[in-house]
Amino acid sequence: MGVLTTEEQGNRPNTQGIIKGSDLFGYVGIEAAGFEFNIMVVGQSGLGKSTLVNTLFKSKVSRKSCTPNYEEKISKTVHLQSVSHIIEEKGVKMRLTVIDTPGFGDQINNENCWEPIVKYINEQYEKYLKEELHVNRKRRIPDTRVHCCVYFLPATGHWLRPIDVEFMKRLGNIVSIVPVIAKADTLTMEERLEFKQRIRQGLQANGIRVYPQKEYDEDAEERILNDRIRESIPFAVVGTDKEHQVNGNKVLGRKTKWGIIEVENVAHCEFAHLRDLLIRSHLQDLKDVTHNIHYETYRVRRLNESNANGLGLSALSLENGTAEKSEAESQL
Ligand SMILES: Nc1nc2c(ncn2[C@@H]2O[C@H](COP(=O)(O)OP(=O)(O)OP(=O)(O)O)[C@@H](O)[C@H]2O)c(=O)[nH]1
Ligand SMILES: [Mg+2]
Repeated sequence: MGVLTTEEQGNRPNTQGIIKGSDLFGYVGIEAAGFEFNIMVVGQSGLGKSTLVNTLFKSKVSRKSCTPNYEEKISKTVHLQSVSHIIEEKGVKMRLTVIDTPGFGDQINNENCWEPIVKYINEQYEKYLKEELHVNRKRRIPDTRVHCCVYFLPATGHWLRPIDVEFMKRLGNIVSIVPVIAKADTLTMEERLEFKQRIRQGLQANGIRVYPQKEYDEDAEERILNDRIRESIPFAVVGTDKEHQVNGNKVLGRKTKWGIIEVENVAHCEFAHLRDLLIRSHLQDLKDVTHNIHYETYRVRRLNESNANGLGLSALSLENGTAEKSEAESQL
């Protein structure tokens, strides 16, 4: 799988035809406001990751930038690529970036298929660390760190697959992960409930850390709220970028022979719960956990490494990024 550097991504035309927020508003304004939120979608090929990215941007988030009317068919994702929008929530503008990744599972040998993802996540921490150590530190450091990784599980109705266990184990140590059941419209309601329960058991049995983690609940109130989320994880989601008329209203949905599955209708699927968790109720907490837990763990390890090598902080800031590979390896 090819991974583009952030610079390359910035120059790369956006294949999904969505106008980049930065094109419309300029990066500086948002940087100053300090609201940057980065979500990554990860999972096996063909599970609807790119479709869900579009669903997220087309759903009821108030956008400042606009999506051109395009009916371009979503094709297989072959590079890691990001799509950004400036969105506004409760009067606060933020730059929401979703990093779409190529699906894995196409190769005969899927060994180490998590490596490009782990590498990308660590590279963003490294970049942030270098900026922090700069003598002339920027007033606000551009934040490209992944605040949340949405992990797509196939709706098999069985158990967690070994490949997903291995992948999530590695991710859970470095980033907040929110698992979802992809294409949930292919399961009946009973199958969904049973599958969700089995996945929760599988996550626990394998010691996979998913967001929100119990140990970071700050008070009783938060615990009650987060317990409810923990009980309904993984969210069973359905994605689409098509709109249909339902009772005179335009809704995002998948049209089937038997009717329309309304993506934002909580009676049909849990996409709305996922969206609300990510960009409404838990956005700030995801940012805080990223900075205080995941980034901090990375930072401490890097500084210990450079001290152990007899290098000072300044030497670390001058290193030319050769550490990423060893970082990716040290997660294994
Ligand atoms: N039934 C169903 N089909 C879906 C859903 N979401 C996407 N699809 C279809 O699944 C196919 C693959 O969707 P993509 O969004 O390209 O999947 P992807 O995970 O990005 O695939 P890669 O880029 O190869 O990793 C398309 O034909 C979509 O229309 C869903 O929620 N339910
Ligand atoms: Mg894709």
